[in-house]
Amino acid sequence: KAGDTLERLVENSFRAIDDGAYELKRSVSHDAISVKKAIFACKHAPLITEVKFASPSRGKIREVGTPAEIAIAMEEAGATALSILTQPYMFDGSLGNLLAVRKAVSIPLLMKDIVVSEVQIDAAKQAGADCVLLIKAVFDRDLAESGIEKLHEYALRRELNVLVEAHSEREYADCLSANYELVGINNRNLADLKIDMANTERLIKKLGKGKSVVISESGIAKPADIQYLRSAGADAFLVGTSIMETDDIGAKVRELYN
Ligand code: IGP
Repeated sequence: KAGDTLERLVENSFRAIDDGAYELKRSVSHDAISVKKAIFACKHAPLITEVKFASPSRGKIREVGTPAEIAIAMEEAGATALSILTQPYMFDGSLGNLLAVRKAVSIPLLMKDIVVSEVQIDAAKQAGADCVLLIKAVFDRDLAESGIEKLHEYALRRELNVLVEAHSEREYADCLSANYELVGINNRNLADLKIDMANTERLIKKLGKGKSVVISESGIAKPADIQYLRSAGADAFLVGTSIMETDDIGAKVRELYN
């Protein structure tokens, strides 16, 4: 059968593991910061801004600036946390980028990757991440090395926060039942990469938020998007492309939460 994008992403993760992309020669010691606390302490719309130089839907997004320079501009402009792409294939990311950003800023960092193995969680910790992403669909489709609960516990034991990402109603309902602290609603379907901004509103309206902090992800490009998602009940907003494609990163971050 023809593999969809999610399957390709997972294949690339296993390939990156085989290629040694998660074997770090350097490491930092860092006490993880609570992403939930950072979101609650934020005085404006909490933005998790993403350092992402390329993506499967867009190809190359940005050529200018080092990861550290971009991260500093985001932090200075008031980002609540940063998401750093570490997947080398399709996203042009690296663990080196995460490590460089860790040394440059003090806000929480999410290692943004398609996590399928404990090896990647160990690398996140070594590179100074505060949080890792687990994509519910990867586990529901049985594409990872182990089940979601095993990797979730593995990360928590290493004092990492975990953001569990849902797209469908079923995935989101399961996340709420599991009482995950941080739940992402992806507005992009990772099977075909299509954006539907109403996904966040639909799922929250139907199922509420339980005890979870809910982060709306993907496709956010203008202040009106943030206002819409905020009134739909989202607690924080994950924004990548619309910031990374703009010349003045700091100005774009400020424009979004104002
Ligand atoms: C950011 P955008 O449309 O602002 O660039 O989206 C983020 O939500 C997106 O990069 C993302 C992602 C993912 C990337 C959401 N879930 C899972 C890789 C893997």
